[in-house]
Amino acid sequence: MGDTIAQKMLKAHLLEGDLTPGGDIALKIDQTLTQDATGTMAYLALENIGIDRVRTERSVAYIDHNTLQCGFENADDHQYIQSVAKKYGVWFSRPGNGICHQVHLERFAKPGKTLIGSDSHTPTAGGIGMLAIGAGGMDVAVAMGGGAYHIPVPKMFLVNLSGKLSPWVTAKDVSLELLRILTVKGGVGSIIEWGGEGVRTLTVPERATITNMGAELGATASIFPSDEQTLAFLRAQGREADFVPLQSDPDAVFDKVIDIDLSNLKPLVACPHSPDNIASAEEKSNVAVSQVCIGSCTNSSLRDMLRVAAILKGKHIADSVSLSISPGSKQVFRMLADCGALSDLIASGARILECACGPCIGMGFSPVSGGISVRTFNRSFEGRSGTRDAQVYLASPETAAATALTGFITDPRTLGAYPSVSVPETFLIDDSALLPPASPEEASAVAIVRGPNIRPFPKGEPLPDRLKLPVSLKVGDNITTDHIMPAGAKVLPYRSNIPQMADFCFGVVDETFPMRAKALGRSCVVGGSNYGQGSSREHAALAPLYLGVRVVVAKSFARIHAANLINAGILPLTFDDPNDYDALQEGDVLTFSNLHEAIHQGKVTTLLERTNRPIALSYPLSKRQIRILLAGGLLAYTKEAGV
Ligand code: MIC
Ligand code: SF4
Repeated sequence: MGDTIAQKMLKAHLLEGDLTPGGDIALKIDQTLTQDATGTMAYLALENIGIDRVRTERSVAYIDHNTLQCGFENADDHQYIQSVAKKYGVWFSRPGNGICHQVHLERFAKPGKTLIGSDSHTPTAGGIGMLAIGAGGMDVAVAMGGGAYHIPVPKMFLVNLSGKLSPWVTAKDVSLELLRILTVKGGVGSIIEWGGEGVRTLTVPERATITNMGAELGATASIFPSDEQTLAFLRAQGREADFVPLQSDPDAVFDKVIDIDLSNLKPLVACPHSPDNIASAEEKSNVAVSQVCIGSCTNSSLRDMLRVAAILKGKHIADSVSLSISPGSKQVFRMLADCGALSDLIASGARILECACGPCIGMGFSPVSGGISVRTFNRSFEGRSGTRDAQVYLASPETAAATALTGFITDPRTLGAYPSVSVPETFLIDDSALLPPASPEEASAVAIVRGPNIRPFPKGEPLPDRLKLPVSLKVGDNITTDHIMPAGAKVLPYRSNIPQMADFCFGVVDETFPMRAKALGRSCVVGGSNYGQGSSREHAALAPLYLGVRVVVAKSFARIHAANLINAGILPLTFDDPNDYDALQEGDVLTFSNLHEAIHQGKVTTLLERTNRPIALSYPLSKRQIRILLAGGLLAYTKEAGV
């Protein structure tokens, strides 16, 4: 039996375990990335680990999420990250250099290598044939320290592409089609490989749009073969030497195969508030729109921007629409400027934003009250735009540009002939905003600069053997980390200040939660299925930890969030019978006894005090995860056991 691409890469990086389903594997990590919003915590963790220099082949710290520096808080965060990166051997990508995933793809990603990043869209680099996985900041810190990255053995999915995209139909529509088929839970626990004849028709930036949105399926990673397209992209970036060919064996076996004929696809949109709520652009053509945003790590490549510029050239956006455009990187921005396309964008009435995440994480450009915004981004969760009652649709750059022109969701095929754009064969290489770290000899003299907003890492406590916990909150299905720990302009300044940030915890769901949880002391949260989907932010575990949450009981968990809970020292448990979810209400008291023995068995019974009824719960913890919980979290465990 042959191997899939991912199996080949897992085997080549395996430090512990084997690929038997149900087990846990430890992987050697070649590269890491962090961004500013999760980076401060990751580097505080790295400082705690007790090594003096990273042990990866390449680690990069990007500043891209909260670049506006509205107050001293984020400016201080950036300065801290710059100093700690310099000292510890990490490359530093300055604010303005671009969105981490776009810049990493352009300058550092390599086929055949492993990457973990403290951002859930790290799998973007799978577009170049890299095994790239999103993780919590503490896991990234351990990997920077030379430690392994642990994941459950993933299932192997294949998306078999045939045909060729029609004019006006794009890689984004391929992502949305797969979301329609699999839903936001459909990829959990899997690595999605893209194969078939149709793959050859997709360029690396298009592939990266697709692997990026594997995160919305809950997949561990998504990966394309490394082929002539990969070589052409690397050559254009002056990195031909990084090319290695990669493909799965003809007799590789997949757990699931999904066929998509590219020729049959049409322009799609994801309707509010979930990326899997799919309709055709045509069906939604009576929806009036007040805002359009083009950019984000999903759709900000030069190809995307040139296409948008060609659509908008010589035209003007509708009076009712406000249009923002954020190029993905300095490279894209400069090339747009050099070829004149930037001028076409500006002339059309677009507002050009910095090369950063910006509106995608609610940093500015919030829609008007009850407004409808069409975005080329990957997430449309309620409240994420910064306007609680806004309605966000996700669409391709082509659909977004057409919509900006008309003021209504517009199937771009109605615009007539597809403008032809040519992407240059070589890109403009300007790495001046990528600062190298200090040499090992100079590193000891580098001082770490810590502003007053940078507070120490919150400490977990070893999991007690017995816990009596009131339910401080009960929530429904598909709760995202944006519900648990919102981002946006108000909250992002406190990413390195958990006590302050915790006051916003679950704010989208119930603003009274932080006060109630604090008053209760220790408590537990009850969730539905796919609890914690979305981002990798470990703040969605650290803030509840700070507020006293010790256990989360849910119907099922998203992978990164479950790992973050354990790393924080919070026990995740799932209902054996999902109907037991209905038996619990806020204020109930749950007693957990003999927890130490029970977690070794993977079976926990809790007693619901109100009805005196036992409820069966479980969670498959690896031996290492049990040790992490008993130590009081990953940092405490790493101090005891080393990386
Ligand atoms: C996101 O897209 O949700 C984010 C913001 O990039 C997060 C990281 C964060 O919360 O800082 C992610 O995807 O992991
Ligand atoms: Fe940034 Fe948005 Fe991409 Fe997250 S999804 S990394 S916020 S651009």
